[in-house]
Amino acid sequence: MKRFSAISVVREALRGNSAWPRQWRSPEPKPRYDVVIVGGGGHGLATAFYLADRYGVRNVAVLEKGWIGGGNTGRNTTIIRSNYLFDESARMYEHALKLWEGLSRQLNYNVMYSARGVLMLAHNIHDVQSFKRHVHANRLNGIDNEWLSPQECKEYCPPLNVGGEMRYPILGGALQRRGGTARHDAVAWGYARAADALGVDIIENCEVTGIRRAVSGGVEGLETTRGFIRAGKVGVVAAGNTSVVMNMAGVRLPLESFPLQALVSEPVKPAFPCVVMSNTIHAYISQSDKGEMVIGAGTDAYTSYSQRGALHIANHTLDAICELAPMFRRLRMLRNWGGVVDVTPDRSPIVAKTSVPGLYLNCGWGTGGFKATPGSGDLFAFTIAKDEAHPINAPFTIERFREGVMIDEAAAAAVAH
Ligand code: FAD
Ligand code: PYC
Repeated sequence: MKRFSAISVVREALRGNSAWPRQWRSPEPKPRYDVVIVGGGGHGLATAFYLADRYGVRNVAVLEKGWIGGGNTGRNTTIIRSNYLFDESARMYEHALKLWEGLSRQLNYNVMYSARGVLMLAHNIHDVQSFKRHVHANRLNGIDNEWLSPQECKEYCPPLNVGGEMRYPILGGALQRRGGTARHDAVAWGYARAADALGVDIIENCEVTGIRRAVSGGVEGLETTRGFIRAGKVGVVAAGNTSVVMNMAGVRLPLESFPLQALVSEPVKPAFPCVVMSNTIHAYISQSDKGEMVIGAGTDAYTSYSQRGALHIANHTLDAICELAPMFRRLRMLRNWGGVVDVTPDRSPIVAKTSVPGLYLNCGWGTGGFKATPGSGDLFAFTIAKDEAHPINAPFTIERFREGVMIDEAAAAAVAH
């Protein structure tokens, strides 16, 4: 039987959570919101939108400590693809890719999804074997992916140097033609506008500073810089800060936070037709519709909450880019920035219920969650609304780290993770 001290009984009674038998209690205060989402990035806003649009939960608020889309959603290199190795991940990312294909229409907002193809380059025998394995696994899952010879890589992306004199010669590549890019901030704004139209409250400059739990153990609401907000359910989607927020509810997670950086060049005329990624040399590049070459580097080698990365990592990436596409040697860089990514031991996300009743978690997308935004939002909304995982996110539990049922996608991104 649970035991309570007199002080805790009085404190909880004042909060409306009396431990007295039900008939003696004053009625429970009604939650201000049925669901509160912590984090106004793409995933949080998408979750709110799908809660209202698909699952009929409209009394929803999104709390954002800064401005919407100011986190990783507005800082990433926008690569979208679903060419993951394992069945669980392939299902997850393909679910998202299918939603991307109709997203502008669904939100009535142009998110500028552009299926220009993602080409992942192989530079050594290990890469060749690993990417061919991905091609075969993807095709078995009904996901498009094909192997290109060096010459076919050159035809698909003419700026590539496929000569044998490179330090890391291009030995071929895996091409997912349905992969591509989207405009990152438009994704946040599109979901926000559509969610707002369905009655969702989006509250910026509102940092969550505590998670209040009732004596029953369940979530009662959130302490914020704008006061206490009573909530029926709480979904945490606070990339980079997840451990800090979840600690507020006493939940410890196997997560590490790293800075990951990107940079753009001065704008130039259309010169680069697709997305190219190289795992071995930690570089990826595409051209934005504004004309800037969008370049991503690797994660820093140490954990940090800093939204900028080490200069030597960016320089290493630029050397690699110039070797891959020598015509970029004279391009000037315009600006660079970083974001803080949450990384799990198996480089796969957690989208799940937690041990705290009413508290749900979506995190651990690491260096690769932008592409997942629509799918993640939909599946998280399902999980919150129905209090159970959807079959697609059912494997992405917290318990898998204790049970050893990893979904090891360490080879998935061209980022040093
Ligand atoms: P965010 O957009 O970071 O949203 C989380 C929000 O939570 C933030 O706005 C933050 O302010 C808020 N928050 C945090 N703590 C609190 C609190 N206490 N109270 C209230 N609000 C809080 N992925 C890809 O698929 N393709 C790529 O090409 C790619 N490139 C990347 C390049 C870089 C440089 C970076 C940094 C990441 C990249 N990613 C990429 C990863 C991708 O950006 C993320 O996985 C994804 O954007 C996460 O989305 P989110 O909505 O969960 O996070
Ligand atoms: O997941 O495709 C990806 C990615 C590219 C750059 C960072 N993440």
